[in-house]
Amino acid sequence: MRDQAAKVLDQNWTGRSTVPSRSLYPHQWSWDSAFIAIGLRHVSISRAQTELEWLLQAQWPDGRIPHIAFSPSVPRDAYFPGPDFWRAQLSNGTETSGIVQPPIHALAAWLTHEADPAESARRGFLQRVYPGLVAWHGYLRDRRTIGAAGLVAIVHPWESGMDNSPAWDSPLARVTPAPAGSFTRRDTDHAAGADRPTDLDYGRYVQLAATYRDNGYDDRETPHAFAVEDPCFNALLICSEHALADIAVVLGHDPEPHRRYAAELTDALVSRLFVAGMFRSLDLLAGELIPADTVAGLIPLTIPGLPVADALLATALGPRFRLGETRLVPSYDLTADDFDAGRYWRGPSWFNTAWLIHRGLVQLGQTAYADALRADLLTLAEATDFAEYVDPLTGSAHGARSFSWTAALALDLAQ
Ligand code: 9YW
Repeated sequence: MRDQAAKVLDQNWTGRSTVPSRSLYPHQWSWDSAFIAIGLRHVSISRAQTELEWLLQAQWPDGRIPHIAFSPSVPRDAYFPGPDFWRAQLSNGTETSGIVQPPIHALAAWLTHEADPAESARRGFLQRVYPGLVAWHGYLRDRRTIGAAGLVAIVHPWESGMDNSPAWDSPLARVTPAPAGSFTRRDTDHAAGADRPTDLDYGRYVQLAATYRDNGYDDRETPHAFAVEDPCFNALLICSEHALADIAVVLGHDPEPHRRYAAELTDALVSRLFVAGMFRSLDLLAGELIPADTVAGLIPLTIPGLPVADALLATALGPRFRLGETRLVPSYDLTADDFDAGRYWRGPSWFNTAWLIHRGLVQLGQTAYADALRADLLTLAEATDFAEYVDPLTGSAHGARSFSWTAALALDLAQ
């Protein structure tokens, strides 16, 4: 399995970074690259670190790391929305999207360093990436702290990394969709339509992105019609602030500001988003928690020292997610009427969320649950030819095959 996983990563390597999937996603995606680096560190530390540094060369002057860095060697219309839609070009010529994805990069940078600290130090990696990672979190803190309590907000469903999560249904319902004929989807060229978001939702995604673009991607100017505090996004920011503290120690900088920010965010996350044993998303425009239980609400299990970890684990083990009884961890509440075992983020299990929850279980000392989840992930990765996602009830493969983060995270857990 390790050889096969490494082969997938080789096939998807473009020389400086790794595409998530040759067929479906032919550019560099932000959080994909972080997960990919976590696996690549076992193949080649220099490749793992190059992956992250290549992403950082797509970083904007305001500190944001865009969710896609477009590859100039791919036809401009291979993916929609492509560079002609986003119209965002950096002074170094790189074309990017204008929205972001969950900030797991500092954690990934730290994990690549830990794989071989001497070699990483020889390469001067942490010195080079620390300022960019600090600027990235600075962008989120300064421009995306939209609500009152200090949590950061996403302004487009795609920023969650869980594009069509049922949690976005109610905030999205307020958005007028872009007219159907005004754009051409490309995602359904290579993937089963029944697995993908609906056309109506797609029109809303396009409209939100176009409004942001037409306001120069300025968070103060844009009348954001979607602003949500998401537990997964904030949990990964917290984990990454802890990682920045560790990096600061190695570099001889003061780790305290990072530890303080991580602690403040953790307090806010628990007091604001935690109800009845579960984290939910807060719709800032409606001023209310969104009553959909998704895997995003379990990701805070990865936060070191989370005060409500026991209650959250009980929810993961309960009827909504049945950890240990289903394959990996379903992306949506198994008991919900609209649970859909095949449609993207509305039910299927994903390897990256399982990896994050596995990490949390290990930190909590829940060895039996962690080992079972690890074994399931390794078995499924191999049996599905590294599928993008799987049916949580049967384990059958969906979406792309030879999917990079599936291969990378299997490789990581196979060590
Ligand atoms: C899309 C690349 C990306 C992931 C996201 C996932 C999907 C892109 O693929 O979004 O076209 O829908 O939802 O998390 O980064 O793998």
